[in-house]
This record gives sequence, structure tokens and C-alpha cells, in this order.
Amino acid sequence: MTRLVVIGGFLGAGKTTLMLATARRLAARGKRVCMVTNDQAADMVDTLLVRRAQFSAAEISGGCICCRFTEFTGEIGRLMRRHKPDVLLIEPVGSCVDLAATVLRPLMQQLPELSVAPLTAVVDPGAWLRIENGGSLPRETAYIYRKQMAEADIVLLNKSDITSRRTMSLVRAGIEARVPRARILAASAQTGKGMDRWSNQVLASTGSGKRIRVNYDTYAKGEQALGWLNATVALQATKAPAWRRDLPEFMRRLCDAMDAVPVHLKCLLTSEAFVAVANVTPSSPAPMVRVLAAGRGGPNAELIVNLRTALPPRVLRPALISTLEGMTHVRGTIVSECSFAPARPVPEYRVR
Ligand SMILES: Nc1nc2c(ncn2[C@@H]2O[C@H](COP(=O)(O)OP(=O)(O)O)[C@@H](O)[C@H]2O)c(=O)[nH]1
Ligand SMILES: [Mg+2]
Repeated sequence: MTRLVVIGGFLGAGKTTLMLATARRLAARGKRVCMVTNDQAADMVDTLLVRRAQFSAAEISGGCICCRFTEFTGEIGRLMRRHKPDVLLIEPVGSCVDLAATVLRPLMQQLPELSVAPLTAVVDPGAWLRIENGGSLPRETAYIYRKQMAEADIVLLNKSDITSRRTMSLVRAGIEARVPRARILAASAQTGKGMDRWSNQVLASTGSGKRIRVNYDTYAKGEQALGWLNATVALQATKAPAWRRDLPEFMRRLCDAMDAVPVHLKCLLTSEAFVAVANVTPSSPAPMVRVLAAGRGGPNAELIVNLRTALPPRVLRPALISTLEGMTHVRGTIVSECSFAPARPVPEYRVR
């Protein structure tokens, strides 16, 4: 029986990192693994990362899987027929909540041939503590984050490798005080520490999330307070190319142009045999570059930008343009771009 694992949690918490690390571990044990990625818009870095890692993936873009449930189950059916996976890993949009009622339970009803694993909410403890303490997110957006933890069967405090013990215990105590019967685990998707404990639990038992009330007006306001930008940019080096230097420069300049640390900025740069991905999150505000292919780059590169902020979407395109204009060694042309705030969530099914 195929086990379906939904890895929820807020933007930048580490869902894709956890999903890929899990897939690699399962594949090493001879399991067939497929994934579903999901975003509000096309040009997704996560899908490219999953496919680069040689895993089969379906992408649902243009809305969350609860609002595109029929398309989602269609893609699951296709993956099942084509690849007969042992495990299906699903990453919903990070600003999505009420997944237990709108995804897990409808799946259990409509696809009984799947074994649905407990719902996980991945949490970046440092980012969450900042939100709780200083309100770095609008109240309604913090509501989504809180409800994600409340509905999860397992709350996974990720990034244990960069989180102090004090932050870990403060966050753990805060969740225990708010969420009755919370099952909280700690791990690092990056180093692998604690991952076996989590994966043993999700792979060995079933779950359908907790029954919670979600106020859809607050949820919609929380999503609408976010500005999203997905863009593809053609870059041209004006001197000898040095993309390892130019990628973080682009990201630093974009953060400066917005005058804000984004909720999550993720960029993938490809130039001939050189490929690198880089991230900025509130808990790691300096761009973290990871080279995926260290071959020789050429004078041209393609840059895919996935940006999620707590800023109005109208400021994002001008910020991108001024960033490209300010680059020291690079000229950039926007090939495609969309910036928006997510539309009100309207799930196809809701099983209480
Ligand atoms: N130090 C550290 N960084 C992590 C860990 N998990 C994810 N990250 C980083 O957090 C950022 C966002 O990760 P990503 O998986 O894209 O988050 P998503 O938006 O929830 O899918 C990236 O820079 C990751 O490298 C972890 O366990 N430790
Ligand atoms: Mg992701």
C-alpha cells in the first residue's frame, strides 16, 4: 500500500529540505518515492530541486492543493500508475492551513487505497519565536502559523543545528501551552539529526490531523497580507562571470530594495554546467548558497526567483527592477514575472 505523507508548515520552515532528505533516505533503503510540490504560481524552484535530485514529481501550481483537490488527486493517480511508489511525499503551500479537513480526510474518503500518514507541521523555532515576540508577521498571518501547529499530529521543530537550546525549550513550552496533546519532535533536516525518530513515526502509523476550527476570514486576511513574486530572469555577465559572487549579491540587493527580511527568498541560478540554489529566511538572513553542480559557468545565466514577503505585492516588481539595475557585474532582463497576494482559499472539500 502506498503511504502518503503530507509535510506542512510555514514558508521557509524547511519542508522541501526535509522532503528531499527523507526521499534520499528511503531511496537508499530501496523504496520507490514520488513527490508533489505545490505553489500559488508557476516557476517553482522546489520542483526543479526535486527533479534535479532524480525523483519523479508532480507540480500543482496556481493555488493550494485544497483548492485544486481534483487536480491533486488526478496527479496522485498518475504517479501511482506510472511509478507505483511505496511513499508519496506531499509539500503543500506554506501559507496553507486546515489541511486535515481539506486534504487528509478527503483523501482518506476518496482514495482508500492510500495509507495516509500523520500530518506534520514543520516549524523554524527561531523564526516562530521572533513572530511571537516581536510580531514580524501581521496578526492574521501569525494565526495561520499557529493553526498549522494546532492541527498537526506531529509538530517538528526543525533546524535544531542552528537553534539554541533556550530557543528550542521556549518554543516547545509555548506550543505545549497553546496546543493540547501536542506531539513535538526536534530534528535537523540539514544534518539528519532526529530525522529517523520523525520518519519512523510518520511511516509506521496513520493519522488525520486534529479537528480544529479555522476562521476563513482571518485565514484569507493572513494570506492576503503576503506578497508573492515568482520570476525568471536572464542574466548576462558584463565581465568574467562569477555567479557564486553574483547570486548572493542579487539577493542582498533585493532585500535592501525591499528594506525587509523576506519570509522566504529562494533563488536557483543555472549557467551551463554551474547550478546553485540560495535562500534567505528570517533565521538565516545572509544568503546561504549551495552549489548543486560545480561545473564551468558561461556568460549567461537563468535565475529563478521565488520570493514570499509580508509586503504588498505592488512593491515587489519595482524592487526586482531596481535590484537588477544596481548589480555590479551583471545585466538582467525579466523573462517572466508574477507578483500577487494569494486569493481567498476556497477548498473543494471540507471533512470535519
Ligand atoms: N540550518 C538548517 N537550515 C535548514 C534546515 N532545514 C532547512 N533549512 C534551510 O531553510 C531554508 C528554507 O528551507 P526550505 O526547505 O526551502 O523551506 P520550505 O519553504 O519550508 O520548503 C533553506 O535555506 C534551507 O537550507 C535545517 O535543518 N537546518
Ligand atoms: Mg518548499
